[in-house]
Amino acid sequence: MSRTPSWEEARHDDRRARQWLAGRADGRGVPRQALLELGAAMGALAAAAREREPVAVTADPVGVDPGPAPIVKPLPEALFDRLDTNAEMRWAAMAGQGYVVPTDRFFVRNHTRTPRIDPDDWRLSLFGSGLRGRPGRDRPVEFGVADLRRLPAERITALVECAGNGRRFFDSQQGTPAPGVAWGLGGVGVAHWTGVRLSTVLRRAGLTDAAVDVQPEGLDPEYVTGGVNLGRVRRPLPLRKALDDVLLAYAMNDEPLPADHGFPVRLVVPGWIGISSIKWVGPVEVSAAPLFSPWNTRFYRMFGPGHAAAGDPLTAQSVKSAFALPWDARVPVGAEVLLHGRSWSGNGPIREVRVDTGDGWRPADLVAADAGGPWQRWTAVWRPPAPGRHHLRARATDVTGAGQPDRAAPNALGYLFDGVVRHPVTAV
Ligand SMILES: Nc1nc2c(c(=O)[nH]1)N[C@H]1C(S)=C(S)[C@@H](COP(=O)(O)O)O[C@H]1N2
Ligand SMILES: [Mo]
Repeated sequence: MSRTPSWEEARHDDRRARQWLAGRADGRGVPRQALLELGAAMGALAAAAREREPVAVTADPVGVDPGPAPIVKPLPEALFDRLDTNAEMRWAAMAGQGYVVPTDRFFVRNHTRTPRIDPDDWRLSLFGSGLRGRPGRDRPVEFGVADLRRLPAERITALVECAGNGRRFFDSQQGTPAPGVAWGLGGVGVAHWTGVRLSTVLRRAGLTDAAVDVQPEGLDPEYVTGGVNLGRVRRPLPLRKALDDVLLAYAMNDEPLPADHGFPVRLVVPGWIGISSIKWVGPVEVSAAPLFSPWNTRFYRMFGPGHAAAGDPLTAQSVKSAFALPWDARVPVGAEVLLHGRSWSGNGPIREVRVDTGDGWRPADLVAADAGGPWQRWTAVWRPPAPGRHHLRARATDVTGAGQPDRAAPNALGYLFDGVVRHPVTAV
């Protein structure tokens, strides 16, 4: 799997931001009111700092039957922690598991709710100024599920992680709370994904040299926040990434994609923040002009001290490590415990993992078979020396040399936590 250096994308996005600020943005598809809001958010650093990523979101008026639950699959307490419209995987649920996260425990991040889509009615609809003949939204180039299945299939193993994963620790460990879904470390998962390369579909749809951005749009309900309808969930991808390793997936862990994970078709954008991997994709704009949406201008940017006034773009995920243990696990004093965990990074494979159980950092044993993959399993032996509370810590370094600091640099919306997490256990 080839990887695009994220600084390249940062530069690309930077250019986009400047074009946007210069008023050259193509705002089609963004409701006027949302654009005004967006302009306000982009225009002033003060506004950015005050920006709040909302948690509870629903377009339903009060008193109206809310309809089906936001998530369709069962969410047993042993596997999930529910966070509003989302469900976080409990890391204890990965103890004894293989390389991938079984679908029944894969985390779910829904801005609103899982839509039920009839695959026979579903179409992938490509349109825009970056396609031959510049087809409009009303006269798109269409592909049905059967059309996609006839194209060359590819199976990849890739990690999907929410940019806000670990957000809770900005508060609990660092005293700098950030708004938004209070994820622990379970807003992440690795799965096998099967589908067709986005590049294959783009070329068949008549991609031209003029194209610069590709914006997939979800078919889930429009996202309403602070009384403003921001429209359907969508976020532009630079063409370079879209043509690189992005998949239009119709299967997850060798089964049809489940409703909650984007049935019938979703994007999988390896290494990049979860919002890039648009679920329930329908329309796809292919544009010769830069594209913007609230998901790349207002949310999913780094705002705050040390960041540009317009915010810094987010592309690749940061480095993290987790123990496959319950939070506040009980362990027997004096007995040998084999600790299991995993580390990962959006920049590429993990090179090294170290563990501290209270008496200094030492190397963890890496599972050799995982080398080069999207995450790395590891183990470490520990004999809890005394009854009472202990803290377990793990820190990883990836192939680019990026590691995990003791303290993550805070940002206004609490993205990309990469600090070392203190995992409490009690020896009895
Ligand atoms: N259409 C649509 N796509 C979406 C979302 C969404 O709410 N709607 N959430 C995004 C976010 S923020 C994340 S982290 C991933 C989560 O994928 P999963 O629910 O399959 O784990 O989906 C992304 N794709
Ligand atoms: Mo996310």
